[in-house]
Amino acid sequence: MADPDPVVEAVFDAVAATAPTIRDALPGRRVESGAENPSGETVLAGDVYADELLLEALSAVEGVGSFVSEERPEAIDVGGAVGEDGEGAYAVAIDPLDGSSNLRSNNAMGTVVGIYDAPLPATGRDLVAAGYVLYGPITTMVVADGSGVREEVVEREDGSEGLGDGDDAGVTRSVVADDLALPDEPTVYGFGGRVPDWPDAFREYAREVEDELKLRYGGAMVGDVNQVVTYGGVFAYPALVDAPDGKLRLSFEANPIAHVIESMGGASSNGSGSILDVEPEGIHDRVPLYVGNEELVDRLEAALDEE
Ligand code: AHM
Ligand code: MG
Repeated sequence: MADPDPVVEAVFDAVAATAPTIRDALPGRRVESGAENPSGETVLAGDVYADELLLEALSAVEGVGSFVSEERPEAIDVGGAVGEDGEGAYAVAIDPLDGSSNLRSNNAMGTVVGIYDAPLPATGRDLVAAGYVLYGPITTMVVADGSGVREEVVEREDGSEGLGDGDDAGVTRSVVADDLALPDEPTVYGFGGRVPDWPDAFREYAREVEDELKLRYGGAMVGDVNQVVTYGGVFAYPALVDAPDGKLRLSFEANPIAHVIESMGGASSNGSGSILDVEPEGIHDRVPLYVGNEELVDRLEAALDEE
């Protein structure tokens, strides 16, 4: 197994360091900011806050060359050139507050991180690591860094008031589960979008899956994917009849989640092959996302193939 990459670990330290501060800031930031993001979605004050804090924290990490966010039109240059031989720096792609429409209803949300060894847009094969923070009843971080997938609990140290410098971030990361693999006997599923907007073949597949698994859908990809990570199953935000590329973004959402799930022995698909092989045209490209136990993803691909 590969040695931990110090830059990758510093990126996860920085993301973890922001988590308690983001969490504390949310109660006053459930309102619209007045802006739209590059995908044309309404941006909440919480999205803006998380994006700015993560930019600040990640800019300070040596070895991060660019910060690319779902909330910003372009990559921000924050250090050395990305993907250079030798001392190449990484491009870090962030969905600062995934599922932020759950802010109003006070349900789960998260932060998604993908660390690419190439300038964006790049394929998921260029990811060296990926993970996500889940703001549930507990703040956890799932990390796939090449040494296996682990779940950590992220907590503010007693008496700490927030982000500090470097090692003094005032935040602890405690590994609570190591070498995570998807459970062999899947039990849950969660599919986004409205049933009438689903193509017939996906509707057929969903009908089969409904008879076998329990529905777990909360409207935040990180929360719904974490159900699959914990219990096994399948998560999808499918292609829609009027939106063949679905809703989720390849660089910020689909690739990092596919990297995590494939690192756990599961499978990812855009409907015909691994998400990680999808060639992007732009950093805000959308893609249909299907992830979970291999058998369930294989069946999905076979079902879509019949259409
Ligand atoms: P966001 O990152 O802007 O919050 O959007 C992505 C979210 C995902 O977390 C979730 O899977 C999906 O949008 C839910 O969409 P919908 O509200 O259409 O079900
Ligand atoms: Mg998102």
